[in-house]
Amino acid sequence: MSHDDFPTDDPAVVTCGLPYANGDLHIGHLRTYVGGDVYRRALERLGQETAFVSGSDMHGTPVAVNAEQEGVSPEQFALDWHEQYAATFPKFNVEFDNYGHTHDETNTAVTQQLVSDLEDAGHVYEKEIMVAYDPIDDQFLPDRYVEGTCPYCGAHARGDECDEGCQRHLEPGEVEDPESTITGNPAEYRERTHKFFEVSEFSAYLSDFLDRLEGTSNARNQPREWIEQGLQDWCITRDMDWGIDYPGGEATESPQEGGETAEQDLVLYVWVDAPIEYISSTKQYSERVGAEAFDWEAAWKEGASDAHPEGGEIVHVIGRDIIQHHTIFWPAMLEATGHTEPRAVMASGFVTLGGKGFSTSRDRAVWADEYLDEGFHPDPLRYYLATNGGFQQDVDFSWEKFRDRVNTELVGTVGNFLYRSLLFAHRNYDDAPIADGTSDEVDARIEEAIEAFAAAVNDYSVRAVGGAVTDLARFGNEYIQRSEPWKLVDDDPAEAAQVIHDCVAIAKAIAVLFEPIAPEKAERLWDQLGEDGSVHETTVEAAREGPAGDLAEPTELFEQIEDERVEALNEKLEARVAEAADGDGEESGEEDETDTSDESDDTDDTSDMTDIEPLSDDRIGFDDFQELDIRIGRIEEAEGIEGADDLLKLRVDLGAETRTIVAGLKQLHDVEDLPETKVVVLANMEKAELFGVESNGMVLAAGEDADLLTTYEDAGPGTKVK
Ligand code: B3M
Ligand code: ZN
Repeated sequence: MSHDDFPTDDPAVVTCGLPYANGDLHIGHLRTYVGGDVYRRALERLGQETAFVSGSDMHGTPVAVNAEQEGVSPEQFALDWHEQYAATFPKFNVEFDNYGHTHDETNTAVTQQLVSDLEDAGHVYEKEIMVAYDPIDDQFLPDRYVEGTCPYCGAHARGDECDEGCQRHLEPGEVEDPESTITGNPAEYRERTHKFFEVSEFSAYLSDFLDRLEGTSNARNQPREWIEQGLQDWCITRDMDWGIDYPGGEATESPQEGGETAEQDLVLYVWVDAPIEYISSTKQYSERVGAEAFDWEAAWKEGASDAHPEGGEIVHVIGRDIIQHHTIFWPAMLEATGHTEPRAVMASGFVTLGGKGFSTSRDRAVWADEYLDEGFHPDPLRYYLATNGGFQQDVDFSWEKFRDRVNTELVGTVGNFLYRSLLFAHRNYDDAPIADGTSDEVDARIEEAIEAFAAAVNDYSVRAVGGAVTDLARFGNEYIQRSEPWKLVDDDPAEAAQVIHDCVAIAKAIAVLFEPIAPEKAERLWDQLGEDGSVHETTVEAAREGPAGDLAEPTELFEQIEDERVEALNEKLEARVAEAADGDGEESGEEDETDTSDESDDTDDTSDMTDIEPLSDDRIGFDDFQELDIRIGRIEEAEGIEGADDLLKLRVDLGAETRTIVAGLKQLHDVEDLPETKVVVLANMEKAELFGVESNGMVLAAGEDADLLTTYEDAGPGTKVK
């Protein structure tokens, strides 16, 4: 691994957290997969050699418990879901180079080897611990077979994590007042011999590793605190049948109940073999395409390749609830066994639906298949998920918000520019290139977009990848508008041809730079531009080259979403939620909005939401705060905006001047009540155009109901908030 900017000479591996093979995927799950896919495509557009891998997580108690409830074997149960996931991802243009699963032969062998290496390196020891046991049912209760009280924060917790409280990983024996989740029986603790990995020995290494680690800041900040609090060793075995057998399986010196020995009935903890699938999946990819095409060992093993002595560029894309596994346990395992340490961890925020957590049991979700069955194209959803917030921020999905962003940005900005330019070019000129070359101004603007794109990749910001493109399209609209080629066609045909050539050059750059976010749409644009080959094979060089193809008759790339459609979709969702609640009777009444009690949600990295999102670990300095020009304002006028259901156009007195500010208050406040209301305004917010109205500032409000921030004393318009 290097820490040079991308593209580097070392092979990159981009991975996505493995979904538990345990239940339907909803669009919230797709965020990390879309994020990973966007990131890998963006790396490739920069010319970085990249493998993109993941797989299904087949093991663990959630799978075992659910399979038991359905009366099928865990293997069959998990395989069915695995196949479904493998078929679903490509429908969203999430194209893994390899999508394996943790129970396959490759992962079993790679895992057992890696654990043997850990043991040979002297990092594994045996210890007697107390394990929850159901004396009535006569079985051990690992992980999610047991629930109780978190010893750290007192919240109700699962056996392996404090999912409703402090979010800590919990070791066996830690949860207090244990109860069986299968029978509800009170559990007791019994002594068993288990294997431990000496994570604590790696504290110093991990501290340094975190200083080097790139990606999102949440993936560094949280683990630093855990290290400061002192790392515990990690129990890597479980009393279960379902999983990968502990390697060797020889007798230990610690006889168990009934005369058995520890290893005979120990499997590896699911979190041991799950990340190893990243390696196994890359190996399967190499085996398929050949080591010349992609050398998994060069990427994953330090010193395996002379050309890449420090291994490859490993980038993990995950949900923020599994940061600890990826920045503590996993790098310690890699370091202990001579593997390449991760270069970056990108940990995403959750996705909420209309401000609340997804709830699979209440059917309060937009299912992945359902989205497609409604006839929506995958690329707009990719755009929404990738760009609606910074990667570590939570993203809220609602059909209204989705409609607004599709209509204003994809249709209004990007699609509009492409359609008007290409239609004009097609009607007036037969072939491209139309002029000899791209003008200096447009050349420079395309270069700026490429630089923004490269900077976004090096900042691990998929949102900024999208921003590079929408900014370029915005420029394109402004350029064609100001240049008015339709007027020049007769008066100055050479200049008209230049302008249109420039616009087609911008369109080509958009095709290349938008490929990561909207791969299928970008390919269609590429065809319309009459360019050779596939946009999926291009690099940013192609964006610099200017147009070369014969333009085809353009069609609109993105479709407008109508208000009636949104209403119908909302009604459908509400009706379904109501039906699920009726059908479930009392049981569902006990569930909270965030659905944390639902076992099938163990796959659900978005469901562990409480209504209050956790406070950010991402600290800012006072200087950063001072960059925010926050002022007291007084609303003078408020009126609706034609065509916008949610927005109001406000005139706000800020002391020095009165500004027009657009705010999403229409559904939530009475328009007549707003004048004279004192509000708090972020005055140096970037200007934005919404439904043709320029908004010059942002009115601050709290929560989904847009509770307006105000003052209680006599601070007048223009007073600075500090
Ligand atoms: N299977 C799913 C989760 O906890 C878990 C991820 C494994 S990644 C190596 O989000
Ligand atoms: Zn806790």
